[in-house]
Amino acid sequence: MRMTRRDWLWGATAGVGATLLPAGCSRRAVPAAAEPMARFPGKVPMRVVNDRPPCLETPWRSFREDFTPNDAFYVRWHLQAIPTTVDLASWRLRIDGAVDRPLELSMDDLKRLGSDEVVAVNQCSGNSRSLLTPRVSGAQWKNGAMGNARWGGVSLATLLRRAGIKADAVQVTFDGLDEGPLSSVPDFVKALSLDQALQHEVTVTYAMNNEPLPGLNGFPARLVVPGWYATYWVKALHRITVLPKVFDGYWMAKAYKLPSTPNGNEDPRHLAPDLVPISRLNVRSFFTTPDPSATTPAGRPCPLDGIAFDGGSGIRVVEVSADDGRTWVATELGNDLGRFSFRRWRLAWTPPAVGEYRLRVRATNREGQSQPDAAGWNRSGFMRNVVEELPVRVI
Ligand SMILES: Nc1nc2c(c(=O)[nH]1)N[C@H]1C(S)=C(S)[C@@H](COP(=O)(O)O)O[C@H]1N2
Ligand SMILES: [Mo]
Repeated sequence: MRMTRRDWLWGATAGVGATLLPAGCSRRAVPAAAEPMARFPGKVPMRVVNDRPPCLETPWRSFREDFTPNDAFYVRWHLQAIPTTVDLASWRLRIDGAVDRPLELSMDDLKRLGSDEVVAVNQCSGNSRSLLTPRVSGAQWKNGAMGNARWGGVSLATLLRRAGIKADAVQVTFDGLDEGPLSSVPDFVKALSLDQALQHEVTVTYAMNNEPLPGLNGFPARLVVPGWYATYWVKALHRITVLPKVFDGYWMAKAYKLPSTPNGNEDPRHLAPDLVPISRLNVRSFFTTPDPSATTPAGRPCPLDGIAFDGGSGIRVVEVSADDGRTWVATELGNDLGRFSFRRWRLAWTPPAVGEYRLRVRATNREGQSQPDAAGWNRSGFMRNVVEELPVRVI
């Protein structure tokens, strides 16, 4: 990887949306408000949600592709000291704790142990947080804190079994190379139950869309937990520890917790007393074509296109309504790239008459779970999955 401290500081160029938006966006009927954009190493210009450490949002046009390009894939880090250069010759992945044979694996060792692949959506728990009312603190994402990729690596179960899991093992923790600015800032360490850690799709990855992981997305290796929120997808992974007890570090015991109600909802005036760690993605769907407020002629087909996903049961149906939810039409689903992947949908919608429309899109997964008509809320702004709307002007 060629990202050095200097690249990080000098490579990022700031600007505003108006000057950096690509030509394709001129089809927007309503120009985007000027937004802070920057180009970080290995990335296209992206909306800057935070700059130190970088939190960058995927440009919406990238969701017209099934696989989100690595150079447009969103970025989220919590701690200030992120690894800006990693020397592969000295990097090792340690597997220790309640195991019979602690391991120290080089990248070559890891690659020799397997080449498992999984297509999965990486979505931040706080994706869409900026749209909540009342507003909550935290990174103010719009809908672009997500992406779909083909992840390549070695199943975590293969690695743990090679190390030999002791009979008293309960949880497995994952630590990356990033650190806080002061020793008082808790290190970013996440934990999975042994059961979840041994699900065969949970993978220690070294490839993303058939390329090495971008530095900002966790080079040289990251954990991928398909179907679970990305907080567990620890980047720049260097240590896996099997524990004979439940891990009580800050990022499990205090952060990334939400009410145990469906979708983690609570009432802003009566906060829920009991919180649990966030886990599986709920079902969502989005429009990717046309752009918001696009114009289209009445009586002629207008191609609608979008994506849907859930926590791993797979998408059963995606429906669109052009009459405020009174009637719904099933869309045509695209190729099935796996139950953890984006599922593309499309519909040729023929607007009956001139006017302003607010189209709605709603997905249902194979367990029958769907999306609410009204947005839920919780104090952390996690798991938003309200039915999305798209304004369209029919002329
Ligand atoms: N080492 C490390 N891994 C991490 C984090 C982090 O701060 N440090 N953040 C997590 C969170 S909350 C998210 S949303 C995802 C973001 O993944 P991405 O930057 O590849 O999009 O990384 C996860 N893995
Ligand atoms: Mo996140």
